[in-house]
Amino acid sequence: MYKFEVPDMTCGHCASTVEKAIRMADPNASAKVDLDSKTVSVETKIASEVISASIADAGYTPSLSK
Ligand SMILES: [Cu+2]
Repeated sequence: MYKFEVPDMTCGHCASTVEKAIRMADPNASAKVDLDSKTVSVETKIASEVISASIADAGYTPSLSK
């Protein structure tokens, strides 16, 4: 599981855009956004870079948190 910090994700609309971007990269991914901490947890089998790039394409600034 990956956890990304997405500081520019501020509302429910952002959350659903980010979730959609993640599912575009991996239709089988499950994503859980936490708006309070501005993070998204992603359960996926594909590389974090691919997920990250897709979130970035949607207009957000993800960083992988360790
Ligand atoms: Cu928003």
